[in-house]
Amino acid sequence: MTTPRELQEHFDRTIEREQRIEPRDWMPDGYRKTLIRQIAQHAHSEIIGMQPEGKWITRAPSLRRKAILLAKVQDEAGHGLYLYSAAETLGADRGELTEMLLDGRQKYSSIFNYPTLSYADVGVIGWLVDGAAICNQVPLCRSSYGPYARAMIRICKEESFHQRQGYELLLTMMRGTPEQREAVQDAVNRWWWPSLMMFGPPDSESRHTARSMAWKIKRHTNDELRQRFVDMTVPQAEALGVTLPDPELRWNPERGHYDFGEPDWDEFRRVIAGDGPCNAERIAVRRAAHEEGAWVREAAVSYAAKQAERAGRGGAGVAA
Ligand code: BYC
Repeated sequence: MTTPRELQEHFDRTIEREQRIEPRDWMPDGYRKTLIRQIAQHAHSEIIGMQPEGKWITRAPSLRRKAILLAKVQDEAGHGLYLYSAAETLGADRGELTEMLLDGRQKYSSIFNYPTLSYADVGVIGWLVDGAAICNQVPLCRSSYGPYARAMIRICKEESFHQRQGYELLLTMMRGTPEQREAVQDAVNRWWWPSLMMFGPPDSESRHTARSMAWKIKRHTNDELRQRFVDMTVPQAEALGVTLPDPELRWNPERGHYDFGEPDWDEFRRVIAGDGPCNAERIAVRRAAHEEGAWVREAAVSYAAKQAERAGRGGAGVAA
């Protein structure tokens, strides 16, 4: 008989040796809860994140742009599904997670509470939002929980395509008319600060980071990843010919990093508390989709019951 202490020691050793925790392994309650919170929030972000770009599918300027955008939004649905499946391996129920999203008990990324005002926003979401997502998610491929880490590998490959398509769209617009260049700059001005907020609150206010780093769920702090994103993005902005809207942004040779200004953390707190420009709309659309999809879930359950009944009778039979 294994004692609770031995179970804990085995868990600690697995983490220490950089091995993976798998669904059937014993894990502390806090570890399980933290993972469910983070993975569910991540899954919700992918699904809600389909909305801001999805609304541009019918207005894409060419068949090629429409095909690219459709593929990207479909990928996001896929990411949401892998992540809900990863949460289910921890004992979470997907229906309950959706309820928790709809009634505000679980969050989704702050970034998706901002509106997409022009087609340039589609490019800027690809470049900055997916760029930030990659910075944050590549280290999660080494997360200590096996199903989450493995889901992240595929997700990151697809995010790289998303980021490239955004950058390529912006390069095309920057080679276009003065109005197109203005639209790109306007979109960059609106999305820059919210993109920095995607990494979460400053380390000094991040209640989960220390614990999640000790468990190797997170591999870097919020501020470390934010800095990495800024360092990666500034040269890309220069190559593109856009200005990032931060007068404090400059290279610091002593630190070997770019210095940058402080995001408006009051705005961040308001947005994650439900009071951003699009929170109500995002949840209303998600709720309507959930209600309209009820018949699909009911049909799937009754089909599964029929299959089980038929298997129980031991024959393939002809469907009624
Ligand atoms: N937005 O202690 P902290 C995508 C919450 S989708 C909202 O630092 P943690 C894409 C946090 O939950 C990519 N809430 O937390 C899709 C906590 O609240 P509670 C989404 C935020 O977990 C479609 C509190 O603030 N990516 O790429 O250690 C189209 C304190 O924070 C945010 C992920 O989900 C935020 N930005 O660190 C295009 C990545 N930040 O629950 C693109 C996975 C913090 O205690 N998640 N909060 O009430 C993570 O890496 C971490 O959860 C975070 C936060 C870095 C985000």
